[in-house]
Amino acid sequence: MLSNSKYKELLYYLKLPRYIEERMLLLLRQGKISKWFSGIGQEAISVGTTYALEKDDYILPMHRNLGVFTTRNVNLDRLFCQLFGKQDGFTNGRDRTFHFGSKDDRIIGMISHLAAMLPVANGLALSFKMRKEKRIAVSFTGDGSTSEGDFHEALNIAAVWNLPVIFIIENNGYGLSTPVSEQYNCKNLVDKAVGYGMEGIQIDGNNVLDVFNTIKAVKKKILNGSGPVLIETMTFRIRGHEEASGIKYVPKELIEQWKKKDPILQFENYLLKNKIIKKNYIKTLESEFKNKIIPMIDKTLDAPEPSSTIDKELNNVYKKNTFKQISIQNKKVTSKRFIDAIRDCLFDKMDSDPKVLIMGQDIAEYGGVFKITEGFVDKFGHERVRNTPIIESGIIGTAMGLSIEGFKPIVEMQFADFVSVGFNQIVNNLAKTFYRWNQPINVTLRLPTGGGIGAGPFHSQSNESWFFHVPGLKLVYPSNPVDAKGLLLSSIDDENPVLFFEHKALYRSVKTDVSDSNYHIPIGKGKIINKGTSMTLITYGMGVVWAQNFIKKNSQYNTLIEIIDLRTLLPWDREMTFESIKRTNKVLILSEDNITGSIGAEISASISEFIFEYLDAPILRLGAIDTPVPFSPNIEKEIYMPVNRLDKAVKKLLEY
Ligand SMILES: Cc1ncc(C[n+]2csc(CCOP(=O)(O)OP(=O)(O)O)c2C)c(N)n1
Repeated sequence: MLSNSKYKELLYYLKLPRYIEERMLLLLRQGKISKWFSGIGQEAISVGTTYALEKDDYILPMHRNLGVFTTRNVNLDRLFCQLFGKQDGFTNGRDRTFHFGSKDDRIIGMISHLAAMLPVANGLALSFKMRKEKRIAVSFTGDGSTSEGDFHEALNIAAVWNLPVIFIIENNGYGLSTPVSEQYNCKNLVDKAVGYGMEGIQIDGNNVLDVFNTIKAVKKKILNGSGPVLIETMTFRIRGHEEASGIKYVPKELIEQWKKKDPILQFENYLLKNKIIKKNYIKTLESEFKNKIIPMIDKTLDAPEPSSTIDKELNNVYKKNTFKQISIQNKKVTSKRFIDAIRDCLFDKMDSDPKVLIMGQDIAEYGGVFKITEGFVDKFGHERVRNTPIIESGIIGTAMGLSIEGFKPIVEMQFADFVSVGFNQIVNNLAKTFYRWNQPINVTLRLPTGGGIGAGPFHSQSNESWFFHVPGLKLVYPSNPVDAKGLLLSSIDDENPVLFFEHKALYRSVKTDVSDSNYHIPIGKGKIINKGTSMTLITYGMGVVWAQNFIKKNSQYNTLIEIIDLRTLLPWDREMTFESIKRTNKVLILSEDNITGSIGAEISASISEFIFEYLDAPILRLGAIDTPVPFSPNIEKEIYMPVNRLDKAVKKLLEY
């Protein structure tokens, strides 16, 4: 039961977003704003939920949840600036409307991609659970978005890990225009809960007290360890998907029927009937809004538009790192394989930094398919060495949530190939969050990559170039144990998302002396691993081994070929590369990856754009042929891989 003053306060919060929205709709008609996604008629869900939570519970709202922001008392000046795309909004004009987060307000806003934030809620919830904090995360979704993979992945993870999270479905009858009858085939969306082994509750989403009381009770249960809960709130979208799209496809009688169930009307009647308020209280509230909100909105319309410079924008893509670099100490070295170097780095880091945890498929008792984390679970326990369900996207999203709460999660892809199933989380969530609202995402993805092991088209791919095009990501690709150890530590400590490629065929085939203690090797710095006078061979990963073997076998080239191991692909070491080419005047770019659209293509374009006058020959590129990776070891080795064509390419270039 709420006190009378709380009832009155709740009415204030319920009416506030309606008032703001009505003003927005007017401005839309006047052409002063371009788009609006209306939550009119659905306010009870946002407001009742937020009012029931504590300030330090996280909320992950969607596009119809203005009431979350207003009930959390987000700074309205800043919120209006954000909604109008002004300079002083939460994203400084870098993203639109509700696409922002504010850690101070414990709100992590949406991206356009539906359902993408549901796994992020899991990560936040997991952080509370690991730190034994009495907090929960609440994530919103529409009925349409429940068809997205991330919805199912998020629910499954939350249930398997017993996370303190509530998933709220706002079932408003329609997706963009698609009615629920064409969206799902179960009777109620809440029926899906049982399939994941969690409790499901269906409530009237237009009754703010039902929403409030349910959330309060469910939160209490969750804090007592009940696990996640799915709540389906039944409501209706009174207006169009967005204002321009109209509502012709919605039967009129449905709208009329639901208008009668308007949440504000219902709550006002309840309060009047129970003599908690008098009619003039409603009028007082409305004139308070009028006096307060309209001047604020009008003022914001004239607020400064975003302005920037190319440098400023580019400098806002990555968080500048502040961690202290540990330099390499070679006092005590041990001969180590590539795989041992990675394992040692992970083990030491886990031991020294409680913020680090590893998540992946079969990584606990089984030690991962490559046995890198064998024994880790005995030392660090299941909390920090987490076997995951076979879920890539959901786990990457979970890692993002953990990182927002200060953890440094590492996600092991079982094979780099399977990262395709987590693509959206990487390129849209991990990569863009810092640029959009300045929240660093310190997630490291480890990707066992590459071919040469007869594993066929789905366990052999070189997929680094899929991500090379994405601002906000860093791509690291070592070729030897020393670099692997130092670059992995840098990747884990880097406050930006890093994709760390580990060539599977290098794991057990190369061995060198490696310092016993952990050290950083800076990301973004390549290395000249052979000095030469007559051509620069730019390569990375397995290509480095091919190049080294080539000059070993053909010693006449030893002094002619300068070999650059890029080590980091994004950002690649342009300065070192250009300096070398200015000395040698010829370039061969070698990769295991197939040629078209590869990283070599970008490097080649940059060379011809910026230092063309230093070239004495056309830039040559050598890579795999443009086919999927073939299964037959013969075809893979003899036809697909470029290594057998290296000799010819070198001769052609030197003789040019
Ligand atoms: C992954 C993805 N696919 C398609 C869209 C385009 N889209 C935006 S909103 C929307 C409908 C969403 O319906 P629902 O989840 O029920 O939420 P509602 O808008 O009804 O609140 C669609 C299809 C999108 N934003 N993201």
